[in-house]
Amino acid sequence: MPEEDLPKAEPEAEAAPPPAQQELDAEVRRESARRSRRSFVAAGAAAAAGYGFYRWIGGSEVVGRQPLPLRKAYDANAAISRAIFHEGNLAPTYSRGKAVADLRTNGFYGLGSELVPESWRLQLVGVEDPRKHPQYADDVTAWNYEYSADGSAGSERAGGMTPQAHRRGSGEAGPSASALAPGTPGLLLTMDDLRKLPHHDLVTEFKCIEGWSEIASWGGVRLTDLIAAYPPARLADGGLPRYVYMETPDGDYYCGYDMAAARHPQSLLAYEMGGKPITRWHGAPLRLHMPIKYGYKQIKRIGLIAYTDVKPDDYWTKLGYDWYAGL
Ligand SMILES: Nc1nc2c(c(=O)[nH]1)N[C@H]1C(S)=C(S)[C@@H](COP(=O)(O)O)O[C@H]1N2
Ligand SMILES: [Mo]
Repeated sequence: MPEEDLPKAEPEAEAAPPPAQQELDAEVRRESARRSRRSFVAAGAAAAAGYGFYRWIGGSEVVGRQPLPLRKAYDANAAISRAIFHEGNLAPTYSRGKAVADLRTNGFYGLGSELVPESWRLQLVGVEDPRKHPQYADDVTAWNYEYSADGSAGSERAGGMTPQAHRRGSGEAGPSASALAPGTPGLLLTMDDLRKLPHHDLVTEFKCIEGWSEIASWGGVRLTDLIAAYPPARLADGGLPRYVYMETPDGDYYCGYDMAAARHPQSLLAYEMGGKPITRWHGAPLRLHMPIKYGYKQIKRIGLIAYTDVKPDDYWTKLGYDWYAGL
């Protein structure tokens, strides 16, 4: 599908989604309204805390003429409003000719050993009524990803360790607190399953927080279409889980997202770059491209996608970076 097929204005301008999808959309809107009401209540409570609150600020360390607690609240509020503003909007798109031939590569956690392509599966967890799908497995964590002996150029930049010597979560941030417990049921999807979803092309600017950005051309399926095809299980109160969590097969890199960001129409599970299959260092066979956020949220070589109502662990958030990573 040409990039023109992706909505350019309002996501609502799309052809009417199927009823199940409409219901999901309405649910997401209700949930976000509920949450903004909740943040008003929180702001009111903070204002009402009054004297004690100001004394606490007065007695604290000063950062750039702003007391530290104020500065932190300011940063957090700015990040949240940026995220909410941009998540309702679309990132600019470009013509194919504007894209670089090959995007820079950066960040190699979780890509340390060469993955045998045929051994790749997408573990999908938190799905409603998983047993009705032919891809059901009663323990997705038992899936065996195979790695080949790695003599490839550049493998040392990812640690170059042998799969045998590998411990899950061996990156700087350590193991994920959201890793699945053994015995977790779910689905094991193949690339063919993913290719059955509608294909989209997207030419957008990729921004790394380290200070570089390049226009790249991506092809793949929208995360929102995957979520619609394999909808999340309802919570006890009938609502939908608020988050999506993703991990590399070896558990070394992991990211968490709000459901609204995951369902943004430009959040793409990419298997192509520049019209060709995505390469190892860009995250073969499947990586996330999310142009409303910085590169560190765009996880390469996805092994697991889980719907969850518990705020997921996130590699760079753990190391002090912003959860929203909004632009
Ligand atoms: N698995 C994995 N995904 C990752 C990273 C990583 O270290 N490991 N780094 C992130 C960061 S910080 C950036 S900027 C982008 C870079 O993507 P690229 O190499 O395709 O340009 O990947 C993101 N996804
Ligand atoms: Mo980055």
